Amino acid sequence: MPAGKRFSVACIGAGNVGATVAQYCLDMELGDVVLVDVVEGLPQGKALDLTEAGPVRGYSCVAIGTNDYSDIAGCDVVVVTAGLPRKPGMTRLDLVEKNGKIISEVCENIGRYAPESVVIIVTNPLDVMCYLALKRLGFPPRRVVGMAGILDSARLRSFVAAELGVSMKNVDTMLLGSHGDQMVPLPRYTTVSGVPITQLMPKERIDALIKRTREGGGEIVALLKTGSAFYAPGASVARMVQCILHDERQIVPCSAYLTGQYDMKDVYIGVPVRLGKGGVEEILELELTDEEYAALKASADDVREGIEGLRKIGLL
Ligand code: A3D
Repeated sequence: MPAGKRFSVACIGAGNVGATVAQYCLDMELGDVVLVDVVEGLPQGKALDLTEAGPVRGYSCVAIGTNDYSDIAGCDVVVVTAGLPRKPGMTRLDLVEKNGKIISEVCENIGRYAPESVVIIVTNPLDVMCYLALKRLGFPPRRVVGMAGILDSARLRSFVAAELGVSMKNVDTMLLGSHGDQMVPLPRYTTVSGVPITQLMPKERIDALIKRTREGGGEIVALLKTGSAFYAPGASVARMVQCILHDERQIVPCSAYLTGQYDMKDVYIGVPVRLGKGGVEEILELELTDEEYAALKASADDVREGIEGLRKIGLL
């Protein structure tokens, strides 16, 4: 690292998502970025390439790539994308074990070199890896948060906009629950310029868009054949980094540690949070119908099963 230089954002894992987070953070001039990976040359090459785009894109922030965790010292935000996506034939527990080992090693280094940072987890299975990271880091829960809800809601917003032929900017939504099949979209809270979509389209169409959102990750995997989505995930993480570094206090859906909210505790799940300088500054409790609450509970039970898996393999 250049002497005296202070970086704002670290991305652990310089693969598809990590490099895209770096790209958006630089383009939004959020600060200088450190890319860390175990593969030699990969973070260095991507960081150099990203820095060289600066004069063309008009940003003056720079990136460095490294295989040495001590270079993350002083970063305000650390984004963790290190890990594997689930591959065909892999069980859920296989993924928990493989990525759990990676997250444990990564957290040991974050704890050593960036103990004051806010940590954003991206590695799947998301809510389970957030829980493991919290326990490994020993940070206050507000400083360990997972990215999923912003991505899932962005997908739903884009589908609603296309369906109704309106600008994506006019569509807003909120969703809860774990990342994946068990997410809990809330059509009542999905609006176009303030009007709930329940007044704008028939139930069958809403159900179809929600199903597509739920399966949104899989739709892209099936098209790409290898690897998974990274542009929208990268953009979603950069938005979270912006909220934190600029102390925006926006209300966004994120995976957060519950301590009694929604009558649940000791679990990570997607909920609306106020995201600012300290990380998760508040968890907002929406009024839910019985059906929505039951879906949220089922979602949390699913995450707990993954956490149990971590215990079984001795990672907790
Ligand atoms: P990929 O392009 O394979 O990048 C992962 C990177 O992690 C690779 O460059 C690896 O070398 C690196 N890595 C592995 N082990 C370590 C380690 N111990 N320390 C540092 N780096 C390491 O994958 P990707 O970027 O597409 O996805 C990364 C993760 O994010 C996967 O688990 C995905 O499933 C997950 N993901 C989650 C979402 C959510 O919405 C939650 C979206 C997209 C991807």
